[in-house]
Amino acid sequence: MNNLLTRINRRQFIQMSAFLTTTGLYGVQRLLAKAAPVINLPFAKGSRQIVPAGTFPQKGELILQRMRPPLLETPWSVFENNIFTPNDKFYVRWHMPDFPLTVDVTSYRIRIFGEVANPIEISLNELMHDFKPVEIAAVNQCAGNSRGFVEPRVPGAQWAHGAMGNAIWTGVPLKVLLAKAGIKSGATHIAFRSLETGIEPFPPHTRFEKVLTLDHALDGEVMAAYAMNHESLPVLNGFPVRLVVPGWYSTYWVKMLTEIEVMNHPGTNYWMAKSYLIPDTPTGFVDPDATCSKMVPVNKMNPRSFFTGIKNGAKLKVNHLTVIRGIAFGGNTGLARVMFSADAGSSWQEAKLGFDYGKYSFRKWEINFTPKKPKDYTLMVKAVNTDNEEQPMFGCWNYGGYMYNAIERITIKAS
Ligand SMILES: Nc1nc2c(c(=O)[nH]1)N[C@H]1C(S)=C(S)[C@@H](COP(=O)(O)O)O[C@H]1N2
Ligand SMILES: [Mo]
Repeated sequence: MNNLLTRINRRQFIQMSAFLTTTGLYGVQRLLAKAAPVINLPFAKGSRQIVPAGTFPQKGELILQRMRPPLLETPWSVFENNIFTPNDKFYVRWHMPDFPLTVDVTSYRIRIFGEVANPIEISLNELMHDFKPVEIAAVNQCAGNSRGFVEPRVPGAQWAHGAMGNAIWTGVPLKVLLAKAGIKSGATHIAFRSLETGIEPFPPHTRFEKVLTLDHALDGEVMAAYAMNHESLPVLNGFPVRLVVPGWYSTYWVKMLTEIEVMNHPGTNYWMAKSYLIPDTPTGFVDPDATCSKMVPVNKMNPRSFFTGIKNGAKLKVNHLTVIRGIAFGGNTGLARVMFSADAGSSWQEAKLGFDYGKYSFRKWEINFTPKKPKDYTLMVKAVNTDNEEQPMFGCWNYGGYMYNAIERITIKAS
């Protein structure tokens, strides 16, 4: 912890905002040389440019999904090499193009108001030094991650699996901040708003705003985070402070957090009432032909698992042991187990799990596999969480292409 506080100091923050004033974000198109390498994501119309490091401030090489507002995907190789996603390779998603690239850290405040006894304003310096920091390892995943694999296809960014990242978040629990303001009886919900202002095509003056129930916001895990992997947040990931809602989709992880309003009603803003809605079914999925009348805001994440280091079409040797590896996470709760199948799901074996960084983190898995016959094998991997939820074989569909978590499968050739 001491280490952390010496590495993140106020000077670093000030230097960073100075750097950003000189960087025009949308002037970057010209940097995209025609020769920029292209990657083919494994679905129809999956061709994307890879933007070189430095195209976007503080960002390395990333897959360009959209320029304005920036939607940048983490290349799969990053997950193969890191259990914590490096900040410069962390995916980026904004809804509105006009967000600040410079934040004056001396005047920046988080305001807590509404149904509270004492409305308060907290500076970055106070947040970092007047409260005991807590750390949590947690996956930040867009609800639309993997939308490119959803069939039938739905509109929205066609991401492969890289609209997610795992980081160690450092900050102050909301519970602690709100205790200082004193919540009035009758309060039920908390709205979180950011520095950016809304513009078309969203209803005019629609600021980015997400709402949590009071109980959820006060669970001790939801926090205002000022560091990510022990460094200040990249501006595109919400510098100087973002909300971290462990286990829930990243749409709730409001970046550039500046307003916390305690309310006695759930609110009806665009971002809760119109966007990021899922069918009100036990899984959040429906049959693509079904009509579903009741929709609810997307919420907790479901379990997922992936292969790393081995790709579809890989060639393996008969009677030769290969260690099959990957990463997994439980979603809104810890992983119970990761199951592996070498026969297209007819039988399953339990994989060995790697170090446990906490229930919301990526976790490595591995299993020994020795193909006995010269033929094609369909390998599958499935995560089961401690709520006994497991990934479905197929058929994860809803109107928004949210929460995709079908079992991953690859075919390998043994010879
Ligand atoms: N201020 C602000 N916060 C935001 C958003 C946004 O548009 N504005 N988008 C949300 C959504 S939907 C996602 S997926 C995540 C993306 O986080 P990242 O850009 O740090 O990866 O930010 C969330 N927080
Ligand atoms: Mo998202």
